[in-house]
Amino acid sequence: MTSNKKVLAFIEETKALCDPKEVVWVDGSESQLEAFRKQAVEEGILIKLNQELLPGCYLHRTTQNDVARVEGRTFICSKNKDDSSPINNWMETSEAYDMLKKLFKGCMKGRTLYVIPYSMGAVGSKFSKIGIELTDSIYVVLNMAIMTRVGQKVLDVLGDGDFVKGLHSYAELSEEKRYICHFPEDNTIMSINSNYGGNVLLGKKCFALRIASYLGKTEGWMAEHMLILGVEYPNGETKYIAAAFPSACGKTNLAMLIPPEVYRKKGYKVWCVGDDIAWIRVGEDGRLYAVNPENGFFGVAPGTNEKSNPNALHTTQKGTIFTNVAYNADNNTVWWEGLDKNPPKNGIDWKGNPWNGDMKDADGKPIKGAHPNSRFTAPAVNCPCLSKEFENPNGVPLSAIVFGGRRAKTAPLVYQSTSWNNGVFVGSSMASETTAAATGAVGVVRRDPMAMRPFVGYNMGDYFAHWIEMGKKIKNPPKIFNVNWFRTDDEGHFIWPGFGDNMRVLDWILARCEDKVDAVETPIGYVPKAEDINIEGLEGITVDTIKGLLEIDKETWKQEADGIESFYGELTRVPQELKDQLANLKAKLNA
Ligand code: OXD
Ligand code: MN
Repeated sequence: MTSNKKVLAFIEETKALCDPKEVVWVDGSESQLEAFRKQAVEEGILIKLNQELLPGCYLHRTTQNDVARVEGRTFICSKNKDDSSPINNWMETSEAYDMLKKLFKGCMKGRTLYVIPYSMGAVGSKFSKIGIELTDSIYVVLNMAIMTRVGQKVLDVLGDGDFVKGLHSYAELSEEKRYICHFPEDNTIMSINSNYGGNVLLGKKCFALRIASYLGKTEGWMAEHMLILGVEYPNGETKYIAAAFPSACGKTNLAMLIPPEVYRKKGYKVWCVGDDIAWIRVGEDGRLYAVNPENGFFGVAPGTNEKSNPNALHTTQKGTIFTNVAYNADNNTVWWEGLDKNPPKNGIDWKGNPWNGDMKDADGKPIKGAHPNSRFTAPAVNCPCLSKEFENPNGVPLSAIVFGGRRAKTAPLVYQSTSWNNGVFVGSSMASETTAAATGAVGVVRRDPMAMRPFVGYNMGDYFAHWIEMGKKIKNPPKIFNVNWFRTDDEGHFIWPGFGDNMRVLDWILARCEDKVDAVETPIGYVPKAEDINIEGLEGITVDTIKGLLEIDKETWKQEADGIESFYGELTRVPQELKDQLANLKAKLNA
């Protein structure tokens, strides 16, 4: 498969450490993947679903203690503590290796060690990066084969080159011994005792964000937790937007948005380039260009339906692995909360227990069939609105960068920053409020700069400085905006309809990028004139509703500025430029 000495040495070291019974190379051929699927079904790891209704689709259930990313057990390992971030976990490099080596010792006895050569980004593109993941999990192999480009073609391109080393074992699936460790200084990831996607598909969060953010800092590009979409105008021109939102703020829905009828009738279309990760570089024309390094979608199933996201639903109808959703034994398909109003009569819940939609727990609360973080791993090519630029190795030029969070009151529907550095300030102070339903306490603000809080592979202050440095290299920078789909009325109901109607806000954003529409200057930036947000065909929303959605309450913003100041106080190395931006905001609010 390869004569790359570093790959061969990595495998030999791993054999010596983990003691697998055999080594199998993943060559990426359909025949080998099909044999893996068959084996996984025989071993009870996958359930083969109804091949007429869901061709190529399978169901997997994780153990109950292993259903989500574990931020508390995710570490950035470096020689110096301050080279990681005070708001992330840190371990000293050699201490971490020592601990991990003890945990990995003999952990693959009797098991197969799979070698997965994978490319993040189109195979052979000069902007793509290669990883080798060694794992004892056939579930990981099959998911990686959807989420990334895998196999011999990747080794052919790698030649004698360098790669990111990833070692994974599900070991004993022990919660106490679960560690997801990153060594950005060594291009290495080690993950043990989990088999949940975000912890073990090492190409995704571990490489494409944590390791890549560090590589980006050292090599002069950016790895961001952003969707990428294109808005096609009736004249056939397409403008691209990258957008960062914390979890549970509708990234996949925005990435696959279907414009409202008034726009569709005129010929507007939205194309999805990516729903989670963007690698961004400065192009020769001095603009920023973004690629999606992934090859599939690892999306949250609950809430995905014909109305909220028909494109995502369609994407999951073939070649998809479902994890922790409910099983419908009557027709051998799957179901999740929010799919439709017809839960299975004869079902099995994500824990493997008999289940139907009417079951209640001891407190009378409905028992869920699918875990709230149940997922689909679906090939990008299935997506009906996949951009034709998806494989373009040079990426797409960005007109706008959008940040957003869930804010019941503070942030207006949309505002534009006044400069690149002001936009970096807006991103650095991004936050989302928890909801009563989730935590019992409304309005608890969690700062999540650029939606990268759990994903920055080095010091957060240095990460902000990198954004500022990048700004100096971009002759024609994208404009930076902030959106908030989640303002509520006094009864706690969302005011803005969201979903496809977010197109109306994107329309204003892109018009601003081309100086086609005016705006009102406020202490926090430029907001639209209410009448410039197109509300044609929107029931129950008037220009006055939009005025309310765009209101900026100075007293609330003074508290916000204090919140940002105390957040900066938790960090180290916050650049002076951002402290100046904060002082400037305060001055404007007090003027
Ligand atoms: C996430 C994800 O947790 O994309 O952000 O899975
Ligand atoms: Mn994500």
